[in-house]
Amino acid sequence: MLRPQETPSREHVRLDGLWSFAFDPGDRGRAEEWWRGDLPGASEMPVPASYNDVPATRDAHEHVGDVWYQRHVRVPAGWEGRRVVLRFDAAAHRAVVWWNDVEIGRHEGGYTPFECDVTGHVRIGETARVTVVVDNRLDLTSIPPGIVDVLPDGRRRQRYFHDFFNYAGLHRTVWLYTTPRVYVEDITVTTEVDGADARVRYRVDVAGGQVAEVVLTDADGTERARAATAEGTLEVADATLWRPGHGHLHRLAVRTAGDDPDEYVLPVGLRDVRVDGDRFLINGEPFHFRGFGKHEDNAVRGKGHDDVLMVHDFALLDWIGANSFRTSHYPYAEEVLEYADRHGVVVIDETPAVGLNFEIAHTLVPGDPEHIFAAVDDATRAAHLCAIRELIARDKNHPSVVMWSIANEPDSARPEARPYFEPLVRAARAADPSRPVCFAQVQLPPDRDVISDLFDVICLNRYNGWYIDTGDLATAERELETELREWVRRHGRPIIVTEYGADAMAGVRSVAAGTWTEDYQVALLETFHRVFDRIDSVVGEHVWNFADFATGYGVNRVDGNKKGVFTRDRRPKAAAFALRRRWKGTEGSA
Ligand code: GCB
Repeated sequence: MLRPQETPSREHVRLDGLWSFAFDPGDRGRAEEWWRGDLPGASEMPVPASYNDVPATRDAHEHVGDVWYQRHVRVPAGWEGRRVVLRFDAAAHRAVVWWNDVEIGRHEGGYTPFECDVTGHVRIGETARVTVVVDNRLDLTSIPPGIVDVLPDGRRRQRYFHDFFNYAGLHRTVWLYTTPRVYVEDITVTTEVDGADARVRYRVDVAGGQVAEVVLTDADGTERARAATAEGTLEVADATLWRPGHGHLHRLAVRTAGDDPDEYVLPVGLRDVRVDGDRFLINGEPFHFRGFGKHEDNAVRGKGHDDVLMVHDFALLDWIGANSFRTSHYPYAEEVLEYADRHGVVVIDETPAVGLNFEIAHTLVPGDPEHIFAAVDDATRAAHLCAIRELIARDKNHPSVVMWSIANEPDSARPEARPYFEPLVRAARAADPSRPVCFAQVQLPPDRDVISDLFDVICLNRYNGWYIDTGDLATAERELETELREWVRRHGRPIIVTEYGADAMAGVRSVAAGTWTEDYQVALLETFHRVFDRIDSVVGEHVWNFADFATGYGVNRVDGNKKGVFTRDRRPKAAAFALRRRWKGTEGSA
């Protein structure tokens, strides 16, 4: 699905700003057909944002169920005769959309875009009412999964098995855009590097027509290759490559045939990715991942995309010497990937399949199924498959994305995990044969894990010294090294430690470096680094987490998860300077 852009044939308006908004705790809206008029008792809500922390109430923070958004839109007079599309970059987690009184679309999955073709409903120059109902409930058929309990007093309580707050709402931009009636529906590129040269394999899907031309230009506009077919290979001699740290982008301009041609320009990075033995290669060169698992998380906005925070986060990644991050635990806003493309930051792109695991959930109650695979069914797997396909469909053309992570910490000890995951891995490979596939493995030794051999890279989340051997870094160091060597012996694949870290309350210091101090966080990271430096197959270190973030309530969370190297408002803890010394070889503060 191509992101809206302005070209000679395409225009768009962003429908961001204040929308009319109503909570619907009693589930009245669908029965009373609230889309037919003004929302009863409406307040105002900014888009994009999570709605939870914007009103100053506990009910808003903890709301479980539907909320309604509504606004009026005027379709510009100049759009007469065009195809008109309403697009939501994200609606967490399930949405239904109406254009005036007519339902025009529905979507499930909170982190990938969906579009409604409204051409047949639009009356140019007139105002239309757009209404969206967004349901934040997670159940055993959704990805991520959850359970909604109805309490004796009638309230609903949402349980889930992941460690970040279930922010919800319209988190990203809403667009109204046009294309010609014959339009570029999709473009797929894969790139290969061959010595000094590069190759771009492309496919263009045109709805209702033909491709007229496909032109690849360099960043300075110089034409490098051209074709006139919907599918083909473009050879680029002596190519400037996209490389980590150098986000060099070419442009693939596509034009359709006919007297009302559509034009779309796709940024393309010439690079390739390969796993060779225990090496992870980008353009044939071994790559070592230095960086973080992150979150989309921000005070008040929740998961609402914010360019200010995004640019600042990338500045901090640069300051600290990181070259990569994982989109833990869901696809991030497309703006983030576009930024990573332009700046040469490497991304492991993850689906929202987090919390497929009751073992670490601590939220089970009597009567719950014994383990996750006894609880999920074909509907869950279909939602997971859909999440994989939608992620790859959205992000397949980003050079920054070098690997797909199809789940975080599933219960990979259960025999049922294997038949669950085998078809999902196959589907990911079928959707994109050009990138390795991984999942982030929960703390389980290699002899207990039943799925890792299905994947290209061993990605391990490890909490030695924190959840295991708490406070004892000598044991942590020994056990971690023994375990990593066992992974090397059994699998011989590249290993990325995709999570390691300790909670630290900013400002709490101690010469004894006890748990929860900044000093313990530093000491734990240094312990892991000593081990990494002794094992060649470790090709990546992603600290958990870039910044402190909001979670649900819990006895081991103090106003959220404090494993950030930066606080939630992006102030460095001592660990940030320690990482900067390791990754950048410098002590200075800026
Ligand atoms: C994990 C999870 C991550 C949590 C982290 C923690 O293993 O993947 O989502 O936030 O541990 O801090 O407990």
